[in-house]
Amino acid sequence: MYQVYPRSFADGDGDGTGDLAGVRARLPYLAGLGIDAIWFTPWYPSPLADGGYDVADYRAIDPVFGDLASAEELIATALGHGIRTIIDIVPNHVSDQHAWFQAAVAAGPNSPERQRFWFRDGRGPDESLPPTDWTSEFGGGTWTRITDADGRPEQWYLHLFSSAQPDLNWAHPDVQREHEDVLGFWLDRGVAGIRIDSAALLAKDPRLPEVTESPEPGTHPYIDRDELQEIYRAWRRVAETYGPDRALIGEIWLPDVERFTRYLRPDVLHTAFNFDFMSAPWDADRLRSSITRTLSAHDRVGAPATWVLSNHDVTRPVTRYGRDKTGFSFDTKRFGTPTDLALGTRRARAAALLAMALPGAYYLYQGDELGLPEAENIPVEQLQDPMYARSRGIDPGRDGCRVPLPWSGDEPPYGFSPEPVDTWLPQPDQWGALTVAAQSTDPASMLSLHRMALLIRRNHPDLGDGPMRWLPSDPGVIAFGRGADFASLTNVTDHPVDLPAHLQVWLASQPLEGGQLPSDATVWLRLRS
Ligand code: TEU
Repeated sequence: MYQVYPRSFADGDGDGTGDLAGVRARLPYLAGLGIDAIWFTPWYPSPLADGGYDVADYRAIDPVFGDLASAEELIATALGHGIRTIIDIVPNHVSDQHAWFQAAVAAGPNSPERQRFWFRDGRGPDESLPPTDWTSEFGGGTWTRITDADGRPEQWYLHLFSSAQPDLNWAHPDVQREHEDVLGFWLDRGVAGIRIDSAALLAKDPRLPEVTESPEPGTHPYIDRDELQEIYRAWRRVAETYGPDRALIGEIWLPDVERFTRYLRPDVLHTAFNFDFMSAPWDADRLRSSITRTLSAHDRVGAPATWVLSNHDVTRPVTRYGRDKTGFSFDTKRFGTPTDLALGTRRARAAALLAMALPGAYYLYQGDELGLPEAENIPVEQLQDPMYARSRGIDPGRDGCRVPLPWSGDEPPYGFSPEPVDTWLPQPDQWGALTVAAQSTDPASMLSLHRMALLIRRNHPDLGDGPMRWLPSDPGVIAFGRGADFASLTNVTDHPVDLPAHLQVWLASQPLEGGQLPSDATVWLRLRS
């Protein structure tokens, strides 16, 4: 599954921002890469307070990308290339420019329009304190106070993310009906799947209690509440009226794998992003235990596992894996963190082959097949992500992984736009060797590695879904078999390890050295029985 961030994939009309015409023109590239589906991050009209996750209209396409007709055409053309389309639905919140929120603000306290959101009076003298002390996902508080038509302070509304993203009240029947209708709208247009944004946050405890230290599972005021299961059962019923080929994919960040897999029971969601593996440091025991935990939990509910190394919210793997020799945290971003990109690239290559050999679906974020590093020198005045503003200049935010892709040539815009324009985020000056064109002719490139791996994965009957078994190995080597003849070995030690003699190599992330697997490398082997 290939994640397209439409603003940064390819620009068809030359305005420096990616669009659907750009994607359409690059479908042969994606088909040649060997993917099965594209997941588009939000393409709806949006004031872009949070990169499109602030949706003003769920049934239209932002004019910067195209229009509804061009989206329908893209879905159909992609299918002609054997590529299915997954769209992103953002049900937790809407944009403050969405018609419902505008109507709610205008209608005043106690109006039916306000019941669709979380409007509350403030606490304390003059109601000048927010209803709770919850902390927003982007830092700061979760409540913003509106003013009435005369400019006097009025009620507060809840937003778990930025103040431009008011949270919907999922206990309200209009909210449920509207989203089921939006699902149908896109399923009618031939999409094969829906990625559900912030899927574990929709339901709230109406008493709005404060968040306590380590709440019992299911008792947090807004994370992973039991009411969600019924909401998604209703979504599942909608999806199933379209047959067995439409998938609901939850974006669910929960540290507890057992709680996570409750969403994957046969009548709830089909699948969800597994962030446990992405969060594991580069350590054989930690990676192995994440794999075991993930697979056994998924087996218990009969859902396919997913493997994710990155997305538009986290530091690019090449940079992340090059940052800390013992481990890393994907969410600790700081300007000027020392990075060993050569080491990070080796590990990112090894991690990609490891993940692609595991049972289940592999999610590839655009540009990771090129081994793009995080773009770390974006001038601060050009940073767009609200995370940057909220961090008071400490954290560069998520723009560094959202920079327009380099396609060809030696200088910006590297073929991203048809003419030499400034792209919406600036591209680094050193990306000439990372373009699709440059990597296509180099058999040792990251792109060639991905093409080969996806080709093997597509053609080998024992890859993708199906069982795996651990193979005996050095503790620093992650070794497992698939079917009768396939094995994957990842060397997570700092020294080369011996490989069994007389094996046939399918693919290796680094050249093998005299029958040895180098440090930070993965090899796919054909076992002889
Ligand atoms: O992300 C949900 C989410 O939980 C993120 O805040 C995540 O914790 C953070 O980005 C990690 O760095 C989704 C989208 O993927 C993200 O882009 C949006 O900003 C967010 O929802 C709000 O819609």
